[in-house]
Amino acid sequence: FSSSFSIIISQCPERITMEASQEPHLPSYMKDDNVSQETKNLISSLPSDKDFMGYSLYNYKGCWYYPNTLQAVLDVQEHFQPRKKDIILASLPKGGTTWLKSIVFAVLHREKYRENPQTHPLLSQNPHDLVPFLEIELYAGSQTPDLTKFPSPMIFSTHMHLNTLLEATTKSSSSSSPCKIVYVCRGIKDTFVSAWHYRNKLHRTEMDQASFELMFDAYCRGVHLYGPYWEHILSYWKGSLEDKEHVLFMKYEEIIEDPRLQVKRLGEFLNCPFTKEEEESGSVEEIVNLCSLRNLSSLEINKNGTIRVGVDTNVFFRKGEVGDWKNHLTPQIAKTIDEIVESRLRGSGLIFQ
Ligand code: PAP
Repeated sequence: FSSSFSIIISQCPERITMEASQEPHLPSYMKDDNVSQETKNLISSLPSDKDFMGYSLYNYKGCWYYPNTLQAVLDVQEHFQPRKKDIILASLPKGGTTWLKSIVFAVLHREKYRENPQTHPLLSQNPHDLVPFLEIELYAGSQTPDLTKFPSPMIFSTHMHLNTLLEATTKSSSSSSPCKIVYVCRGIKDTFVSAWHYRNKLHRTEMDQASFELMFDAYCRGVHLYGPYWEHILSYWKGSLEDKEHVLFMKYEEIIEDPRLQVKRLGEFLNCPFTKEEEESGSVEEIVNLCSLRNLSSLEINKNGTIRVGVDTNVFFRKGEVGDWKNHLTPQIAKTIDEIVESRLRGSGLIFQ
């Protein structure tokens, strides 16, 4: 299966010559037009590859980035100064980011909107606009973003590896994180399928089977934005074992299985546990319902809106099912990727397929 892809690439030279700047619907983080000379010099010394559409990716400290994303990551590392009360949500793209953002926002700010739930910001704003990305929004094009407009405690998000994130957050302190970090991830096959649909929506086209296979091959090789998948989840898995107080490791599938339990777990971790009275009055269920895919995706803002970084809100909501990969991957292909992930996670204690 894998070896056939090099043939596809050689038969489709346009795939490897496409310029990010020529694609009108491409979000800025995938482009290469916001890079300093210093970063250009760095990039020229890095291992490079192409994503499945031919856009250049560069490997910096074990992780793949598009040029603009790498620039922003470097700026976060240099300039971001988290406060102790801040919270950082981390994930791979399509790992459960939108859901985690909505739940954490709802858990942390639950007291404020208890009396007037109809004024809850999640009803009128997309979770990505309430919990901004560090490198995709705040530090994309700015070294000193205005952080004062967001309510305290500030919730940030990132797709960076834990090691890269810690380089940013521990500049002036010890080696452990000064603030709480919550990580969410999802099985690679569903993550991949979700990413496939996302890319189709971003490019506003139905891509062909050859593109699907190229993208699948790239996931198997770990060559995708913020990949390899296994390095990413392992960095947070190890971090959560080493520093339980500051790093929480969550799985999308576990939230699907028992959302109430995971919402309460988040409350505990974030030092705002649900009281007995809150539990009895249905506060946990309210958050589960508010943040459900069915509720969020039915809101006008999430049907027809656009988030600040210019992406349509509806691309973040689709099926939200565990095992949707079965509609796209044959059992044999699924076995290929499962074996890769299993071999990479072996010995870590983390079992994830
Ligand atoms: P991002 O990393 O680009 O922000 P992310 O939110 O991680 O994307 O992934 C989107 C997936 O989460 C979609 O999965 P699917 O393609 O398999 O359907 C989307 O449907 C799902 N999702 C978004 N919001 C929710 C939610 N509130 N509850 C459950 N799943 C959700």
